[in-house]
Amino acid sequence: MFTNNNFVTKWSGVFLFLTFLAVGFSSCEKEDDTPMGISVNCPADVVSASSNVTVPIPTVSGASGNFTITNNITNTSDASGSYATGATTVTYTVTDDTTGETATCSFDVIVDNGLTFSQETIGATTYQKVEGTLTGDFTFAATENWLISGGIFVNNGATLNIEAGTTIYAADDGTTPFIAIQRGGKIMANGTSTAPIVLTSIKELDGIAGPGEWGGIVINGYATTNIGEGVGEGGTGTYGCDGSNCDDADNSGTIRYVRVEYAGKILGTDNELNGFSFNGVGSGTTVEYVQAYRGSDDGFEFFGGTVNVKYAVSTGSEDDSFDWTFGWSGKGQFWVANQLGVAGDRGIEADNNGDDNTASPFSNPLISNVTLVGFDDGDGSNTGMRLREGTKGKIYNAIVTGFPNNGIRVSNSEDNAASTVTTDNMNNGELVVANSVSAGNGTPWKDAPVFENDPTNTTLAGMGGLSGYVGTISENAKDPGTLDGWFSPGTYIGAVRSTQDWTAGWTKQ
Ligand SMILES: [Ca+2]
Ligand SMILES: [Ca+2]
Ligand SMILES: [Ca+2]
Ligand SMILES: [Ca+2]
Repeated sequence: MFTNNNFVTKWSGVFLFLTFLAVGFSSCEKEDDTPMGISVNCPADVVSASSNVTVPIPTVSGASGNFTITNNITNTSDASGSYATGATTVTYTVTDDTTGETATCSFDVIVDNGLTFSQETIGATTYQKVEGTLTGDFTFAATENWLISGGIFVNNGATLNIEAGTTIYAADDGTTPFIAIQRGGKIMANGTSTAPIVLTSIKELDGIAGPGEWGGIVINGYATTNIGEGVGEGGTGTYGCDGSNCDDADNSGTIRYVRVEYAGKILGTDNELNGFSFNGVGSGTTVEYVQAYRGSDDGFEFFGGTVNVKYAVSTGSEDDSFDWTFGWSGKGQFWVANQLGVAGDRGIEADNNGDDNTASPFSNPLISNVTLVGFDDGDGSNTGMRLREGTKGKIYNAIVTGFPNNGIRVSNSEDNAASTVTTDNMNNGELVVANSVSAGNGTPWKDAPVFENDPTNTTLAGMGGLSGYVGTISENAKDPGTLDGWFSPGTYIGAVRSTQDWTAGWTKQ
């Protein structure tokens, strides 16, 4: 049996006192000649919203001198530690070091984090099906088979952990599964290039998964938008400043090496869930190495906020690969859009605010190293970049190729023909596309004379030297390291160098 000597030393003095009391009582009981003996009293059941539980030490009486406490969980004197969701029975054993006599007591540690769990067998595999609202913390372990059903909300103060290498399947049960981090909640999804985190449809196992089967990842933060407080699409929560809480440096956690497949469930007009929805997300959040694969709506959509996104791949997104509105002003580097031909709209669709092109703060991101590869899906409308509805922003080192309609288009408001805000932004240098290439697009530059006439931009009939989206150009490139310290330096146009394919291994083609 393990003996914690420090514990024994620390507590033996106290229990000398208890022993003295016991001796006192024993004088009354001596008549029946029964030895007092060692006994242990456990605390009441411990209920915790967190899986990290501090468990009280039991009280001991009747020891003749020093004694040793152990438990069945940690095999030490203290059973505090990490507990699984649900009830775990803790049994403490106390041993009198002098007499060798033992006594035990038990109680439950109950971790109730708000989620509910059930088992479901599909084929030969048993899945843990998770539903509900997380109010404490929970970890999707890589060793388990997971199903999510309906919206999994992560409330203010709660933390959702996802281990590297974990796959989470969206159930095919009539619900709309999604994961929605609420303001003040956190997601800690730290995959690796060799053990990415994958969130996909359960139909993937049958090889029949397609776009629009679930709702992807939604993050709501406290950062500024130009609509004030907003409500996320699909009933996924409230975002932006709430009056007393407003934080452009807000931290909603970490998303690294995470692939979201077959998301984008369409719930109604303008009510569509993307692969990744960043709603008022703050710049304290880390997002890098992320792929949206074959969603029926946008791959990545930003509703205001300041979050920065590095190393992002949008593959086969049936609406826009990247889409921003409501005042997003983060940074972006190494962005790939790869339309797959079934359907697709814009590589980048950029708005300030469709109802008020002058709403403040403006959408005003700083972006470098983008490769947008289009496809003619037959509707003739696929466009590389459509910059409109008052957006500002600066985009450098972009390759835009293969879009049958327009390469880069600047347009004003669809609803307000009098608005010239977007064009004004271009003319006064607050909307910039520079050091970029429009190659093999229907109309290379549409209503964008400032960009078209910029000597750092290049217009080509076709894009040689590109293998899929891999390949860069050094002529007329700008080193983004000179823009801001957040950017990785390097003087080339495009997102993926052939000598350093950061998409290899963890993305799905
Ligand atoms: Ca969308
Ligand atoms: Ca869109
Ligand atoms: Ca949009
Ligand atoms: Ca299209």
